[in-house]
Amino acid sequence: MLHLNHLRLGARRLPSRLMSTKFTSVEINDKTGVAILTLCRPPVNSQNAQMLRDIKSSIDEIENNKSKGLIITSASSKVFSAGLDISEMYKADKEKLSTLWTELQNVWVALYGSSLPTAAAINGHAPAGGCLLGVACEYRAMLPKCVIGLNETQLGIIAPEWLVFGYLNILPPRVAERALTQGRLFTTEEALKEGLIDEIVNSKDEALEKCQNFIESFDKVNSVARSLTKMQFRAANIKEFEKNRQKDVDDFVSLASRPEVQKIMGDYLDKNKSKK
Ligand code: CO8
Repeated sequence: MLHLNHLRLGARRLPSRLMSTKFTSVEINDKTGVAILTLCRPPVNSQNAQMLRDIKSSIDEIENNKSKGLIITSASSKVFSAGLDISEMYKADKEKLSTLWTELQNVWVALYGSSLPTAAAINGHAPAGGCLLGVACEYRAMLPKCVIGLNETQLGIIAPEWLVFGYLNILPPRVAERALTQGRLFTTEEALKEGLIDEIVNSKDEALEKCQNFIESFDKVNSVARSLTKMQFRAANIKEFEKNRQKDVDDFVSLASRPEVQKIMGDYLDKNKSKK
């Protein structure tokens, strides 16, 4: 979120260093001032409550370090993030579901409302909560032959309004409505055509380079003016989200607890077990 202490100009940046949590690492390049937040929860960066807490604290760390920008990427060579951890939602009690959703909300609002330029180097598949991380950023570069999108309706849950508005920052309403109601996953090539991503790249290095170029495109722009302008596009959505935080948690808990949704999750986990 844009706080007054982020607006102080000329604050000194700490020396380059690596920080890590259990499921993330953060590398701040001393020369460029750009921070790379890497998701590292093998095999698919599925988001359990601890991982979401780690992502949030890494974002906070990057904001507090006065980095020039934030790039989010994955340590996996195939998957950016598979979204919420289905095994964490399956047969979970209401308290566990509520915690998971609250942590997801915290990540979203920290990334979507970041005062920094944010970019996603999407070096693998990005369904559901993986797509959410990309959508919260301002720029997306993605590897070919992957999928990205909000497929929640296929699981019997729905993308919340705050995320729908995030989609609408990027996609034309007609495309967003159809994709959300279908639970559509776009291929990389389709995502570029519709504007869901900005660029197709051939390697993770190229994705990082494009993200860095995006962040450096603001070098000559006053950072306070930039952040305030970004918030003109995002503040209303964040305000509405904050007003409805608890209802949003309750809605998710109630949807995710429905027997038919639990069955979809159980079937998914069983299908993978039976492949072995
Ligand atoms: N949660 C838990 N485990 C998972 C998940 C997941 N989301 N995704 C994959 N896994 C597990 C698999 O079960 C498998 O486990 P095991 O090794 O024990 O068999 C392992 O990870 C590897 O998976 P795959 O073999 O499928 O790996 P691939 O590289 O072939 O495919 C994919 C990667 C494309 C990411 C694929 O795994 C996939 O499609 N996963 C499911 C993605 C999905 O539907 N996620 C939805 C989660 S719900 C959510 O995020 C809601 C987000 C918030 C939005 C608002 C809505 C309410």
